[in-house]
Amino acid sequence: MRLAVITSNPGKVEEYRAALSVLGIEMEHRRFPYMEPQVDDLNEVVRHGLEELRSQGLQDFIIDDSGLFVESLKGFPGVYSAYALKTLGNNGLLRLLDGQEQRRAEFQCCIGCSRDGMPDIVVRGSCQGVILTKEQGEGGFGFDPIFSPDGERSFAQMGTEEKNAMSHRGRAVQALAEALRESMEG
Ligand code: ITT
Repeated sequence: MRLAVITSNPGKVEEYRAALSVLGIEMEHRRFPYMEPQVDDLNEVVRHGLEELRSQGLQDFIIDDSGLFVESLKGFPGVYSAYALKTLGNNGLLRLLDGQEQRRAEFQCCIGCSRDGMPDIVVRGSCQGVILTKEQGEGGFGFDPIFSPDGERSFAQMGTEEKNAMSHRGRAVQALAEALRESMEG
């Protein structure tokens, strides 16, 4: 099976390749802009994206909408994560949490998959952790240097496979793989 990953973010594609190639699914990276409505639910963004891209003639693709939800900031940046990263950056987010002891946060990922003639698959994954007090590590992308699932090592200090084993995207991809397997068997 071959699926296009429609995203502007090459870091996501690397994680998809690492997780899905073992299942014999080939991933192809494509950039194809689509409207992301400003709603407070990742699923809704993904459902909307699937419809829009299909109406433009795309077939056999996945899209991914993710966000970082910080508890003491009442879930901010959440669905505004891409904008917050562009404007505030990791250091701006760290400054918002200056002196804050309660640093719990959750990463969420919602994946939508559209295949020709098949019902859409929409799955989610999440990962609990904390916002560190400074950036740690050089790997990964986005918020990886400031997010840690265990309060010690950041995602940016892990390899792709180690991150996938516990991350929001890794968990959503496992759910996707399961749903694809079921639909192929059924
Ligand atoms: P798309 O084209 O796929 O939308 P994007 O980078 O804008 O790419 P999202 O809106 O899903 O993706 O992500 C919101 C922000 O959260 C964005 O700045 C990402 O870099 C960041 N992000 C998403 N997943 C992440 C992860 O696993 N680790 C660190 N940051 C992540």
